[in-house]
Amino acid sequence: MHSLFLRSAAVFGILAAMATTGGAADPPSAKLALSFKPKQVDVEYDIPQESEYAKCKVTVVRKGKASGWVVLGPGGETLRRFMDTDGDNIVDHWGYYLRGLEVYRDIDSDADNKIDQFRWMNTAGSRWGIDDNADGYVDRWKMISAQEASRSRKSCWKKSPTGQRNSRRTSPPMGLTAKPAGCSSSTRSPD
Ligand SMILES: [Ca+2]
Ligand SMILES: [Ca+2]
Repeated sequence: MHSLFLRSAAVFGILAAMATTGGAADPPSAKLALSFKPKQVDVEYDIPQESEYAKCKVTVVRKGKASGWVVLGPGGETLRRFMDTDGDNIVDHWGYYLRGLEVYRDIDSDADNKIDQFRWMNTAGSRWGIDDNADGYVDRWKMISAQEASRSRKSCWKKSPTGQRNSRRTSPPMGLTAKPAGCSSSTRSPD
């Protein structure tokens, strides 16, 4: 997890630096852009094969003070959308797509270079988690549908460690298993 974190931090630095020095006019390579991953593990999104990277395109988008990059897949479908929404030349929204629809977004809402919001949308449901201390875990929900809240209670929803794709199958490190009040079991049934 540590090396993963360092790696993504390094990539983030590259993207931030590119944004600072070259602006959105110099998009990253598709390979670099596609190396970004959602901060939460339970996200289903389109991931092209490495052999398809050459057919993916990264294009510059601008809308008002917002600017950024859209990664298009081999068929022209949107795969990622990374945006600087507040015009400080640093990416603060990272959108991940499934079949052309944005299904998940990491957000740095206060421009401190730390992701503090996680949002599931469209076919991925309707959840918007807030991470108050930017440790990679949802601390509270800004929005969650009644259905998902009910499911979360039933499954004794656990916070998801940052950057660990298979964390559900492994024992989380100490201190990473905080549970919502009312959960009595320490284990979670598989999905
Ligand atoms: Ca920004
Ligand atoms: Ca932040």
